[in-house]
Amino acid sequence: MQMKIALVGNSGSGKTTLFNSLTGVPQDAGNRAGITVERKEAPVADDPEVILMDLPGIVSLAPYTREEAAVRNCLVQERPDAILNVIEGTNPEPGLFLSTQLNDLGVPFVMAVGKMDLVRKKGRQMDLRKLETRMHCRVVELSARNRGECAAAVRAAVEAAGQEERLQAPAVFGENVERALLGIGEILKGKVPGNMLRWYAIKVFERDGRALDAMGLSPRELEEAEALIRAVEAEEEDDSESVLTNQRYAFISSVMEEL
Ligand SMILES: Nc1nc2c(ncn2[C@@H]2O[C@H](COP(=O)(O)OP(=O)(O)O)[C@@H](O)[C@H]2O)c(=O)[nH]1
Ligand SMILES: [Mg+2]
Repeated sequence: MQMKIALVGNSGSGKTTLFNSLTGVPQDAGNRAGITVERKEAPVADDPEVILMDLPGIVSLAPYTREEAAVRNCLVQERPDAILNVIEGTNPEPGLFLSTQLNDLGVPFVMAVGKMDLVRKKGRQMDLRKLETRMHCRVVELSARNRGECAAAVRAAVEAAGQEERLQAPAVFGENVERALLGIGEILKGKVPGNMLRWYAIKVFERDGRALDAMGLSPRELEEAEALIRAVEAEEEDDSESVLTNQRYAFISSVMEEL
């Protein structure tokens, strides 16, 4: 059965190195390491049923830049069977912001902590099991220059694919936000794909214009959602989008303290 695995992460984390190594695409046909401008797809040479997608590096799924919009559209509309999220082991913190957003998509999700050869060379230790516990997903080590480790990372993503029922979002947001998201989710039931309920509830909570336009909620439903959002905004004394961003950063710092 054919299966699609999307490589997602910050620029320079090692996605293209992994992609080129496993697909064996000629250098001029693939993205060049260091500058990914386009989305590329190719089968894994040793396992042609697995299609890898190499995507431009991004820092967030907010559709503010062309690359972010392209990656977000690809993930939301095409829904790969799994996401392999590559973060830099040498500097994991910036990558984790995106990881918390990728988790919201409800797509089976595996994290690969990359550049581990450099981490090991520096004699640094990282507790990847802690990262698994906090992020609620499988975490593998990766040196993208080591073909065997690349293959193992993709295998982990293939194993995670098709296990949607085992997905559970990590505890990133506070209780008041989660309560509002559940309420918004009730309003959205039947209007969006069931496996993307959380993603769309978050978009409504953020008042994301594009997502709202696409959902076509009635004025009454919009008003119900607004009441839930405004209650959290009053409690947190901040706008809803900033509330989510701040809570993501607070979650990441607490994860970093444990790594
Ligand atoms: N030492 C080391 N360098 C890596 C590793 N992965 C990627 N690189 C280097 O980091 C740079 C960016 O890698 P690239 O694959 O283009 O990252 P991308 O932006 O995520 O596609 C390149 O110069 C790679 O050779 C790794 O695991 N170890
Ligand atoms: Mg690249």
